[in-house]
Amino acid sequence: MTTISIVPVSSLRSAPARTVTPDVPQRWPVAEIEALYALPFMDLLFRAQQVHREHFDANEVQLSTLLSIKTGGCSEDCGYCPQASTADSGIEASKLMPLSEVIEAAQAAKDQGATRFCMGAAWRSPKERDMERVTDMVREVRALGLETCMTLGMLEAEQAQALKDAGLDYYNHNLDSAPEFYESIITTRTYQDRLDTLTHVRSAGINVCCGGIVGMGESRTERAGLIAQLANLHPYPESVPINNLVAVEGTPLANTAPLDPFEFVRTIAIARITMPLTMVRLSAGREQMDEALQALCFLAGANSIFYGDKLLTTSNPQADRDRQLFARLGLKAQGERPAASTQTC
Ligand code: SAM
Ligand code: DTB
Ligand code: SF4
Repeated sequence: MTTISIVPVSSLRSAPARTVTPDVPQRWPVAEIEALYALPFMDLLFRAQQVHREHFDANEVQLSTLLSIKTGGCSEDCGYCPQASTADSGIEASKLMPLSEVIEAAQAAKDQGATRFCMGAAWRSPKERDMERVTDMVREVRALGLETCMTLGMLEAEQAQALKDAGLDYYNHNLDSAPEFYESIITTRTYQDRLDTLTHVRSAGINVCCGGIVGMGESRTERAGLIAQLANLHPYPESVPINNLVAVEGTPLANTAPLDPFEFVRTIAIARITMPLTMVRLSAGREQMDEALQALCFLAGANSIFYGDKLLTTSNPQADRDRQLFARLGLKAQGERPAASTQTC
């Protein structure tokens, strides 16, 4: 089986990103990504649009709906997460949702126009007794004609294979930040643990959905370090969610100063440039953004959003508001006919 290992920042110019592919040259040294961050904003966005238009319809955005199938009470200590049992966020732990409720939510998401359905569980990793239930969810949601994604924590090789056999299209497991910053945010699992799960997902033949969070107090070099880790995976992930920290009361990161919004847009643009074929997902934090900022994110190459009024536990823009935004921008949802722009002057 292939394995992936962490690439120290200092060795990015000379060492391969992964131990399995020593013959694959490093695509993106951190210094080159930092150079992208340092570009004038307009030049960076122009480059990102050029790359985006080479591979995608720049007026099309995929709608993905999230469902928390098991909420709260998580044994991990991720500093950003309201679902960690160490957080004092007031979120009550729930049991795994019954299949019928998952199907109902997926059907409702489809009726609202979503083409992708992502199911998330607040677990360190799924227990053996959960596997039959989550694989049933994959089968049933897929049978509705939706693209499926799950995020259940760390996976063993056999668990990844079981999800693949059930028809899972994508598995989401984020690297979250650069290795050197990661350790100040999470102590209960290592960066290498995360890479090992990605290896199992990749080896099972499931598309990899892997991204991170910005705005946690990391430096620009550390943001560049996260993008380098992602872009130097071989192959790079098919899907890259970029989350802007939602600073939730009761979590250790509750009082983190917000990131400069343009820095967030830059991060989207750089994800697009360094991973031209990936779905770049404008993920958590959209509720806190105004429409103009979201439009800049689409211009920078984001081509997927979470759609529906809730992410896992925090709020997301109302579907109606998103429909209005798409109409104002002349954006079409993937799988729908183009919407005419409502701009009149
Ligand atoms: N428990 C599983 C795990 O951690 O792999 C799956 C669910 S977890 C909530 C999925 C991702 O959501 C995390 O890796 C993190 O990137 C993102 N996330 C969680 N809380 C967030 C927050 N407050 N702001 C932004 N992103 C967040
Ligand atoms: C990802 O990177 N972002 C989504 C999805 N993968 C599962 C989750 C965002 C969660 C935001 C905090 C919450 O709502 O609990
Ligand atoms: Fe648990 Fe996932 Fe939240 Fe970490 S991010 S505390 S693993 S639910």
